[in-house]
Amino acid sequence: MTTKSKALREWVEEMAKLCKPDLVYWCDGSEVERQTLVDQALKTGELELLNQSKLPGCVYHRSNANDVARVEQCTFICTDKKEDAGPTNNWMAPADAYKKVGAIFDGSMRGRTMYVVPFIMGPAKSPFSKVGVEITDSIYVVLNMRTMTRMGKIALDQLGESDNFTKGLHGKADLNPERRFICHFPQDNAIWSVGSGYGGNALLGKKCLSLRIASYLGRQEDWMAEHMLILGIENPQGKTSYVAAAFPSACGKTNLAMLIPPKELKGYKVWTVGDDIAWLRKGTDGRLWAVNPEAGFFGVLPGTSHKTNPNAMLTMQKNTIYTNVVKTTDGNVWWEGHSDPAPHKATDWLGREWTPSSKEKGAHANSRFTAPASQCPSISPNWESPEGVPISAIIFGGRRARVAPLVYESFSWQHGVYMGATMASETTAAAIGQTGVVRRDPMAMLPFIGYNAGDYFAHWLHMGKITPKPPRIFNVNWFRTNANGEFMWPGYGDNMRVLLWILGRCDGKVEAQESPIGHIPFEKDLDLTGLNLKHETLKELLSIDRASWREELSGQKEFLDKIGPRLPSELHQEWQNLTHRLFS
Ligand code: GTP
Ligand code: SPV
Ligand code: MN
Repeated sequence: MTTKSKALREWVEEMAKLCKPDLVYWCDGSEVERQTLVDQALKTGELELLNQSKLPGCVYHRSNANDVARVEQCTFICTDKKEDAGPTNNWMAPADAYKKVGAIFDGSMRGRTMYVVPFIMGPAKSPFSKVGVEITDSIYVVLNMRTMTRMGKIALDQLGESDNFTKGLHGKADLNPERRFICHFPQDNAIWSVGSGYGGNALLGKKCLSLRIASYLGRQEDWMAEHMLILGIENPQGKTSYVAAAFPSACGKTNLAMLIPPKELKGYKVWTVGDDIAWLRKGTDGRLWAVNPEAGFFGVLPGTSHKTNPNAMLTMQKNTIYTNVVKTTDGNVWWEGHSDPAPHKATDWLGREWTPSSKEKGAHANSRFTAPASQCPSISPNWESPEGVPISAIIFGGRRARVAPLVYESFSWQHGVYMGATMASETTAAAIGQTGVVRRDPMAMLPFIGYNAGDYFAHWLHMGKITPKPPRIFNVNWFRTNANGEFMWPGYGDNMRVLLWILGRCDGKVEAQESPIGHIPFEKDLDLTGLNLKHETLKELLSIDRASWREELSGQKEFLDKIGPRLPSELHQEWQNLTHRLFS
């Protein structure tokens, strides 16, 4: 494989000098290459083959036990000025980061092969797509990138002679958490990630490029990179409307994106465009248009079943990488919440013998599947459309046992930006650290904003101003619990009922009642046909408890104050407006 890009050749040479691999291999993305890499990884135990008659083309991977999720404390934005990374990011000066992390990379690929992985984020030939190149010493990473992006020759063809690509250097080194760094250099369009082989830390096209670097570029180029799913809802008349939804990690994006409507809502169909990332720009029609830059899904497994998400289950029947789940003696896979009964005897994600009576869970809470988006039964016919799909509504959502109602709508774009900026959610296993703790997670982007969060909020306000027909903005919460700690709302497919209310609002067909926090549904306007939901439960799901919202106000204020001088004054104003409404 050769590249016409002199800049790419020189950079790869330079990185090889640093990492000192035995061999440099350029990935072309072919099927022969895939087979060769899988065979090699099977020999070393990096991958295990699954039952090929039940799961054709599927392989199994166990990551290092200390390396199972994103590491926010080891993630850095390296800009010249600390203020440009802002108060929500870890910061290192670029020179210090290159020196410190460079010392770990130095010689780290001795005895290993350095794979050069060219990839495109976004559909090939789309003017909005971005080319990246990831250098890595992990076959697992190469195979994941192959599914998650348009990888190989196709990307070098798109790059041509250009020097315009994101330079991603990734190495496992010794997988020591003390020597683990995920550094972003937005000014150099570069990423250096070392010491982890897992998911968002190591697949540099995903969170590192498509959110952190892309959000930085989007601010300069008048577009947005967001942690959002994209889906289309086709109504019985055949008209499809699209929405984008930002929920924090492991809070339901994949599930909503692949939703199957309850049978009572006849004639509706949901089409999946993307499940994790959206790039949004103003279209020539004045609306906001969204593209999914990815080509695959890296989805959460626990809780995924034929009941909760049949489309995901069907997507991962073939050509799928399973990471950190239970492996059965006949080469099948299982996890907590799977539709099949637990296997009698199996190995857990750590490789230990496991039975249903084992004390610990068999699959890691952040175990995942990697599967091609094209295999999803609900994949939208427009999912690779170069200009994307027009967005009618933006939906924010989080995991809140209390306070946040099932759904409400903002009064305006500016108020919607405030809602997104101050949203909070309980932490999950997708990042290392304590789970179940409520924290502010603005626009579900707290770990992914590649620059100062105050500037990011200003960019949101700016996008609303330059977009003549911006989407309406909503907030949802599927995770309210009752006194027994049980979810009050059935969730999953039944979330369609909330989506229909949202579309009704967008089409101007449904009235709403004004509350201090926004517009909430009249009970009669939620189609609950066939749903066995007690009236008191619905009432509570839609209620706004002033006392808890007044408490919420102080949490929001504390967060806004933390953002500091670059917080747009409009958001202070919105806080005051909300305070006024809650006390009047
Ligand atoms: P990332 O890939 O980490 O960005 O996550 P995601 O937002 O795509 O989350 P995902 O859809 O994979 O859901 C994470 C967990 O939440 C899974 O265990 C789901 O089963 C569960 N979940 C998703 N939707 C619902 C819902 O409507 N109600 C309830 N109770 N749980 C849900
Ligand atoms: C998330 O954590 O939001 C994910 C998984 O989608 S990872 O690729 O690890 O970021
Ligand atoms: Mn995600």
